[in-house]
Amino acid sequence: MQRDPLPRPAAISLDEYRDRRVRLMAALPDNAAVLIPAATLKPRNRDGEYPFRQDSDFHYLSGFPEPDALLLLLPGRAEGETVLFCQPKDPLAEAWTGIRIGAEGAVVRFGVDEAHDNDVRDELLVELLDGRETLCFALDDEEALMIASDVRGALKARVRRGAKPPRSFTDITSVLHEQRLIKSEAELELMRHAGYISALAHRRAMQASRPGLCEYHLQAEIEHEFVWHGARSPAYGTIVGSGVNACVLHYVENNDRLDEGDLVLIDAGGEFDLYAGDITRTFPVNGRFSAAQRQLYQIVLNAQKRAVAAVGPGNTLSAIHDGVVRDLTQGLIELGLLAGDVQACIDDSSYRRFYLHSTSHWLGLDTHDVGDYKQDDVPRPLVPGMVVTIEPGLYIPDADDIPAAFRGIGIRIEDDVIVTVDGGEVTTGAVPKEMDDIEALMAASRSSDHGESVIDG
Ligand SMILES: [Mn+2]
Repeated sequence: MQRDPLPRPAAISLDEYRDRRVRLMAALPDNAAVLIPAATLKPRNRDGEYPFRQDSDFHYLSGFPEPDALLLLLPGRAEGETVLFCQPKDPLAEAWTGIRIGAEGAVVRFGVDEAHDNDVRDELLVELLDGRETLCFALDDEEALMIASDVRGALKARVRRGAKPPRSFTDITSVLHEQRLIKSEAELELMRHAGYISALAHRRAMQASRPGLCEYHLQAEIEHEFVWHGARSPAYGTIVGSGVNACVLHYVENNDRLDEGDLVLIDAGGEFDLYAGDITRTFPVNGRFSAAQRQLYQIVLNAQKRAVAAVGPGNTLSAIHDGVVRDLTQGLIELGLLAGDVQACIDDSSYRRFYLHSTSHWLGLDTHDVGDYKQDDVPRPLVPGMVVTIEPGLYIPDADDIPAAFRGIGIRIEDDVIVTVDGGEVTTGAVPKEMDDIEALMAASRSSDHGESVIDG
């Protein structure tokens, strides 16, 4: 199959990275400094390491892609407010692990005001932070805490020589994460692309599905498509759960056989330029929904579509979730899976036997992205530039008191939605969710391949 790469959206500009730092500095207390460490490589086994993934906060403020760097923001410093420490150029090390950007490259290519090798970091930090009253960093970041404590200790030891150690450490995350919660137009373009690539991957998995394959065959289809489109990693562990495995919310084994007559639930999203896609689709292994599957699926789909339509400025994720719970509970009563009145089933939590997770989360550089869900203990209103998921589901236990046709069915439908000025924009609509559309896509792939799936092609 020959095809051309998709056009790439623009990368985040240096100006935008600079603006982000300026905005963060404007929100700091007087005479403060910010320390944000990069991620470091984590050992996987013996001398192997996990694929490197940059720290989201560090990336957001610098775009610098290497491990073991440190970003320092020094508001008001005449010689430059942004200082970066990074791995030194080292021809021997670079021959093994790749070219390093180096301090000079960091200034030229990433627009920081000043950059230095890590070798001189500790000594220079003491000079640069002398007299800063407040050091701001993520208080639960052990490395940042260690760096800040070491600097404070070194400055305390020099008090008699006139040094002024910091008086307090302040958590940067609330301010920084509030900033990350509202996406810029350039970020939204990357997220639309991540959503589109993720949708293509789900289409591919639908087209490849057939009884007798294993769950990991569909995982392979999904992740092939991510990487082919430049989403070099899944944004989170790909979930392919067929049959009753779909009822395990974070199922990761992906090694069961896809059986005739079962549904398969795939929750998978690609990460493009560090921005996450996050899609769930549930479809029949053999391409045709059974009557009982249709009944349950329609309940989840109706709830999901109403929730997507409810996304918009002023509404809250909490209110959207309440609507989903109401719709799902109503449907469960109509099918005889719950008895009694809707409000009573909500009040006594009996619906939670079938739906126990929440409907939405923020989406961005992290799959469960940062930002508070409540302000002053009250669910916060959505505003343009937020990105949310909408992902209701029903998970019917394989239990004796459940009608046999419904036992062990798990269904979740998840789309990503940008909050716009007058509603929501779905970024993941390129993969069908209507049952007839799913069946048509799966049937088309079968006829065009003369009965063979993509896997055999
Ligand atoms: Mn999700």
